[in-house]
Amino acid sequence: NDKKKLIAANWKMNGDLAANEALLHAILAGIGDAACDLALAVPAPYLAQVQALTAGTVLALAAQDVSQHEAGAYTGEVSAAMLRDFGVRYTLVGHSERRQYHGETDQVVAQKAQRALAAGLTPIVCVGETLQEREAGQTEAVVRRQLAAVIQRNGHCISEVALAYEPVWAIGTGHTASPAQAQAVHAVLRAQLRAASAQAGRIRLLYGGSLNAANAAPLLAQPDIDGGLVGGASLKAPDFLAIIAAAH
Ligand code: G2H
Repeated sequence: NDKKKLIAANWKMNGDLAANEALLHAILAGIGDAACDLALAVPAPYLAQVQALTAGTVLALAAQDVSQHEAGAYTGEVSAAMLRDFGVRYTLVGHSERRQYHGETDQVVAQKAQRALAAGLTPIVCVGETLQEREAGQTEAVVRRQLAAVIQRNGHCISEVALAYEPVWAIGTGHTASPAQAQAVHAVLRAQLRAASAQAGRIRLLYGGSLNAANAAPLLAQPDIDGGLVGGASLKAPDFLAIIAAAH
């Protein structure tokens, strides 16, 4: 497919000032003319640091989460407007670790996507089934339900989102979906988006889950895979650079 791909790093809860600086220097030194769009989802306290170190580069800033509320008495939350203040362009929404460990429901995820869109951020909405759900033959039903909530609330601007399919059984486990398995789910998501929007063809569908230097190329070559969301491998510059090189 001829869409410009998006490779997004998800640092999760890793890093410190010194390690972040070293990683960014190594990435920027090796990146050359990347053929894809690039984003780094960093922990909120480091947004300012990463903003300063990536200003004027090809690396766009992303957050890992955003509040479903606009502002007010929500201790510990970070609003979409605050992210905007730090030059953030994208935010992950509904990562499976948020759904699993922080009880985020499909409705909350849909609200978060709405807040992000209203603030001019591109939400990268994450969907994916657990191993139990896959083995029960529910993969398609689960991802369709997760996406349906987002479409229902954001139908009018659904073409402004990005989506990440991350099978929960592949996250941080070293088990990657095969290119055919990933493409099959991406095709389901694309069809659901097409039914909701005439612009569905331009929505970028990323694959995530143990994406690495060795497996990226065949996954990124699938017709409905428009990029990747990279966790563990994004913390090592050579690995992240190899994934970027595979995205053209
Ligand atoms: C899935 C992915 C990035 P990893 O969570 O979001 O992480 O590549 O470590 O499986």
